Amino acid sequence: MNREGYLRRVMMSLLCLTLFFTGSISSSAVETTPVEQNGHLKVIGNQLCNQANQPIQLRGMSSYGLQWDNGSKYINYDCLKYLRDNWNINVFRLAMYTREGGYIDDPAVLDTVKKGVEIALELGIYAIIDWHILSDNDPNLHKAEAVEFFEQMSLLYGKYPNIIYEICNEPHDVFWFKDIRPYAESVIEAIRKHDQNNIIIIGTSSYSRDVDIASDNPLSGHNLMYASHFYAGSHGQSVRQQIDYARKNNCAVFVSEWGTTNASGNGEIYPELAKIWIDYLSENKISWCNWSLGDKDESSAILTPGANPKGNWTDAELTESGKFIKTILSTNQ
Ligand code: IDC
Repeated sequence: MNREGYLRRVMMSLLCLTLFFTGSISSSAVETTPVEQNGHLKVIGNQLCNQANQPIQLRGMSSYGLQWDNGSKYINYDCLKYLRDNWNINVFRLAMYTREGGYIDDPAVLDTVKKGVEIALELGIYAIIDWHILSDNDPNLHKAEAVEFFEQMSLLYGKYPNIIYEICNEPHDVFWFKDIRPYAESVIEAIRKHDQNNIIIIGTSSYSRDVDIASDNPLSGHNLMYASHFYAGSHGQSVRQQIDYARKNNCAVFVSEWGTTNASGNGEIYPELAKIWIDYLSENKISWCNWSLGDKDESSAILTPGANPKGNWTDAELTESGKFIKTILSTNQ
């Protein structure tokens, strides 16, 4: 090959390389998952941050009760991918009830939790493993099982940045200092044996509303957050004030469950009141999950009975709440 031919070949190769790299960079930017972008999360002061210490707000859905078909049938790759790609969710909560047919009554529900976690790993979204106490008001009722469960989960999944632990959904008729705090200390210790880093969300008294009370006697340790739950028709300004109080005390708050209805999860929906909450949470970069991804015939569910388990829903398959949440999430409001 003469010198000119050689130079031409070198130039062509350089051009191809440039095209290849710019092409692959721009396509990988589109394809970068939330976890690839943000990595291991951490709490700095009262704020959830990503691996680069930048404040981050996670937004997504909570499953419905996974022991019920209305919830479990939506735990599949297609459905969660649809929610990630079309509704922009970056977090998904796996609500594993303990009673009411849940883990304590039938440990087989764990298979659905594991399936959900593994899908979240594939999709690069954050997954909350929720020990969903409810009728069992006091987390100490099944403390031994919780310690064992979270030790097992942290051993299995603690190495992945996707994982968030929520150790007691909604304690009630118990006290923070006397009941919940000691429970949390034991469960946190069990998790930290295998997972030094991932976020742990701790439920608070009065169905996870009293983050203010918790913040007066917070737990020691890093990457801990306190759960505040609200239902727009039942809880408003005074609950936001409790959150403000906790944050002034340097405690980080995660709204791991909220609904557009009143606290019953059924009846009317309250979009205007919900929007006040959503704006407040965005302004303060407080993360949230909406209740619920399910098709039970109740107004807090986002889906109408029989909606496609694989996602790709028409408007007829979405409830009023579902249409509202879709708009909020997919248009980044
Ligand atoms: C509700 C479900 C409902 C079910 C009930 C009892 O929507 O179908 O019958 O639980 O299992 C919560 C709880 C959450 C509730 C929800 C609505 O965390 O489990 O789900 N809610 O009542 N806290 C406040 C409201």
